[in-house]
Amino acid sequence: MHKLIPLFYIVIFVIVSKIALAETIQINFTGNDSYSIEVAHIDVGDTIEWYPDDDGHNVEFLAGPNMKALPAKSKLNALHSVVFEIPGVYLYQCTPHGNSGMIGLVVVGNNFKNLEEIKNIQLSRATTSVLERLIRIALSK
Ligand SMILES: [Cu+2]
Repeated sequence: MHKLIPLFYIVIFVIVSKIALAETIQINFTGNDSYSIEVAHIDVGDTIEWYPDDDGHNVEFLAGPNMKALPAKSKLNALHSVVFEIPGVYLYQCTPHGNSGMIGLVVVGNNFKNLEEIKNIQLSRATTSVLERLIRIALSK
């Protein structure tokens, strides 16, 4: 039995350090209808907080590895916070400005397993070209 005690402490240490290392990334709505960070690379368990520094924007997820785990679209001009627990690529837009290219990508755990699904989302022509640029940035990290 006592041989398991060091293992127990290692497991606790790993869990505690994972929680302690979880980061919060801040993204702002900007005056030129964009997000201050267009492509965010984060680890599993990290949080993103979107700050309403400019009026008239929100966060609405269009695709992700598990849409059921994602919140409904946020209210305009509201602080929005999401913890990302599932690895993969997430695409979100600003509801009023999505068609003019106000979108963002989040890559969790450097995992691109659902990238093809992201590429196949139907978007306006302008937004599709923004998405292609963001995917190039995401893959070039
Ligand atoms: Cu907007």
